[in-house]
Amino acid sequence: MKLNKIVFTTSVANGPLLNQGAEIAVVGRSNAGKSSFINYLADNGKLAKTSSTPGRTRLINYFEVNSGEFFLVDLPGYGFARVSKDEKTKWGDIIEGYLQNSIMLKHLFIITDIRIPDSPYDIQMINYCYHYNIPFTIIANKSDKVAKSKVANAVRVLAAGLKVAPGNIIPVSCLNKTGKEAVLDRIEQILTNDNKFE
Ligand SMILES: Nc1nc2c(ncn2[C@@H]2O[C@H](COP(=O)(O)OP(=O)(O)OP(=O)(O)O)[C@@H](O)[C@H]2O)c(=O)[nH]1
Ligand SMILES: [Mg+2]
Repeated sequence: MKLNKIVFTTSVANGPLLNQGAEIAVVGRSNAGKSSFINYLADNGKLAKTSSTPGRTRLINYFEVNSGEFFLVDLPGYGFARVSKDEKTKWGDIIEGYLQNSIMLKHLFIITDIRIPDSPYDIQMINYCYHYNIPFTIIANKSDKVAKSKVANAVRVLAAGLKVAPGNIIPVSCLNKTGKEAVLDRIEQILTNDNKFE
């Protein structure tokens, strides 16, 4: 799988969804690196807005890959403490509205921090996926924060904490640009096994 061209298409809050092709969406705790992950895949640091201040992405952002082969969807983060209750409800509504209504969603990449194996927010997201039969892969981001020799163990700890199979976790560092090949292989599987999930 090669991602030759990734371009921003449109942003949506709670209007009609894009529905122009297969979608792989990116969710995760605020600041986990969802937007950085899309930029890493695109080899373009400026495509999706990133920030050290959590809560940067406030809309559903669609990115078209390989002239319509599929769409990457960047969603707002969950679990950010320092926003008002109203904001939290609004973002939660945007995420859930997307997950409930996107008829094109094929797979979710749940971006986590490899160092945080027991986030109740991530566990809630995973339970949501099980409940609604949404296939997902955990992207254990920020693996640069763990010594190279400890990454495999950190993945096992994360798998135990989140109660998922270690094989369903891909360690990545958007900063050091590692892990992309495994992600591209997964994307290829997702797109070719399309009917399996329907
Ligand atoms: N060390 C390290 N930092 C990273 C990595 N990926 C992202 N970051 C940093 O984490 C912060 C958050 O990144 P974003 O990509 O904006 O995170 P997000 O999940 O899109 O955040 P929201 O849109 O606010 O929910 C930024 O300061 C990034 O530079 C990584 O692999 N390693
Ligand atoms: Mg973001």
